[in-house]
Amino acid sequence: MTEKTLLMIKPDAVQRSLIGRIISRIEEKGLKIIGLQMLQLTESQVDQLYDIHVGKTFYPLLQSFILSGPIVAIGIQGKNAVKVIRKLAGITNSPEAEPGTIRGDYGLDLTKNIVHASDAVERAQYELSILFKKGELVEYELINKNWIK
Ligand code: FUP
Repeated sequence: MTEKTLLMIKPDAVQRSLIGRIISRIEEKGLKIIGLQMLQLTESQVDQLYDIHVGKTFYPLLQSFILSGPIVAIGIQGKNAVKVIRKLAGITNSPEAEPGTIRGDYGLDLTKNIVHASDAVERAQYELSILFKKGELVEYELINKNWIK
């Protein structure tokens, strides 16, 4: 099943110059990048993105971290893209994430955990709509498409 998902490179990874390495992992896996932009999120965008966590004790820390600098939003499409990107990201708590995953290789902290990845197809659609305006996600075919399925 071809799916769309969101991977967001968080402010810690931008500051640590990890953007290129994270983007390479998506390309190397064979998934298609359909949207890419650097953004300084607003408070309201962060509240929408993390609506399920607003009000929790850790939320103020999470919110100020995400607002602390620019992020890179990446729209991704491909077979089982939601699950595949979650696996590439690794589990939420970086110190426990498996080596070989993005968080496992680059992260040491629960809050500053390098990336955010959508956890379901409907959720991805919602999150993509917060970070990309209509028309900013591109439709095209990759010439290698017959070699990656
Ligand atoms: P994930 O689905 O991997 O984004 O993880 P969660 O929805 O559980 O958490 C969202 C973000 O909140 C994580 F990136 C890390 C942060 N968080 C904290 O900072 N403290 C906590 O106690 C739990 C989560």
